[in-house]
Amino acid sequence: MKPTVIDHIGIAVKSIDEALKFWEEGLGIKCTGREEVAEQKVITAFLPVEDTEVELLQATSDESPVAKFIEKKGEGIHHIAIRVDNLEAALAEMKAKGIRLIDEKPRYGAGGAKIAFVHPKATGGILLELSERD
Ligand code: CMX
Repeated sequence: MKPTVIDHIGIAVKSIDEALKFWEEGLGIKCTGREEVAEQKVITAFLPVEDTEVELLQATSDESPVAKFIEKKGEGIHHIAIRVDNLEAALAEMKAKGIRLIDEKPRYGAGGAKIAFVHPKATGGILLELSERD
């Protein structure tokens, strides 16, 4: 397993349009695109900052993990994503170490990345996403 960079920081918001008033108009970081990820029941919006990105996450259903997160904790940082060079190998290595994974196999993530989540109970309270990009 080779973790390389912080790929993005995911922020749960009730409304991407509302949140962009701060991120774009207040802070001057331009959104480069939006994508609905049906499997995760979210719409994502990306705001690049040098080599990493802020990812705004808006739920598309009450069953979305993002809707449940906001209901429990309110809007805020939802996950941190670290890029690895080989996600399958990283998951196998972590599983062998007995680390509690949410996804044992890569899933589709926004922008065509391969992603998998590690449970917050295994990380000291942070939902961790591992991502691999071409
Ligand atoms: N960050 C930190 N802790 C979190 C958390 C988060 N985002 N979400 C849940 N937790 C904590 C809860 O507070 C709870 O802790 P306590 O037991 O101490 O109260 C614990 O994890 C279990 O939470 P839960 O509410 O009982 O379980 P959920 O049914 O809400 O599931 C989780 C939580 C993380 C397993 C689920 O949200 C999940 O599978 N997430 C991965 C997928 C995802 O989040 N997709 C959205 C983003 C997609 C994208 O980026 O494209």
